[in-house]
Amino acid sequence: MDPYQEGLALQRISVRRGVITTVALGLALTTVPAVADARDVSDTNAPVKVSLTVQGPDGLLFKGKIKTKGHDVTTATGGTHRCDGTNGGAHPTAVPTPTAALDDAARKRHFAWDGTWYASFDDYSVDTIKNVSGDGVAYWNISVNGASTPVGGCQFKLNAGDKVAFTWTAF
Ligand code: B12
Repeated sequence: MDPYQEGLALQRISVRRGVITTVALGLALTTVPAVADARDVSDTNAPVKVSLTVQGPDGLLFKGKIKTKGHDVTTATGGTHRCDGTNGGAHPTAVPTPTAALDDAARKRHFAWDGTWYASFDDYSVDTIKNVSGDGVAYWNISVNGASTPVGGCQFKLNAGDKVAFTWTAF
């Protein structure tokens, strides 16, 4: 191989290496943000739109789509506390929650709700919505996408499109 051919061959190898390096770098650059994105998406407190239903003993008390995020709430009985999924250490950072969604609907549509604060759970028990309470025979059950939440309404994380229901449920 003459020096020219040898030079071309070396150039091709170095170009190929360059391509490989560029491809590898490209992959690395596209892979790292993808991982970061996944973490951001799961932990974000960006507002989400959910549908909210409040089903009382005598019919629907509220039904509508609500844009919501985790935030501090204030009730007459319980006072002001955070309600953003960090309650009880349930989530490391703030997220939207069912009780915060109820609070947003109440503020937007001008209806009242009340809840007792339990420091032991770092959460509210939602006792009254639109002046309807359990009266010792029922309670306000909280469900998301048809399943009763295993924790209180300030600890559960909501995702966009979730169906949140507060349902007056007899004991
Ligand atoms: C009985 C009971 C209820 C009864 C309480 C009323 C009654 N008639 O007794 C009812 C059916 C109302 C109830 C409801 C709920 N409950 Co409950 N309940 C219990 C249970 C089995 C015993 C509580 C008790 O009597 N303790 C003894 C008394 C002497 O102590 P106390 O502090 O005074 O008890 C009061 C509080 O526990 C409060 N309470 C009951 N449940 C809940 C839930 C939350 C989030 C809060 C803040 C307070 C609260 O009501 C009790 C009576 O006044 C516990 C399990 C347990 N081992 O503690 C679960 C328990 C407390 N409940 C739980 C849950 C998740 C709920 C609901 C959120 C379920 C739902 N998805 O709807 C709802 C509350 C919804 C709302 N409106 O905010 C979870 C709480 C977990 C958490 N980290 O948040 C527990 C620990 C069960 C579990 N999953 O392991 N509950």
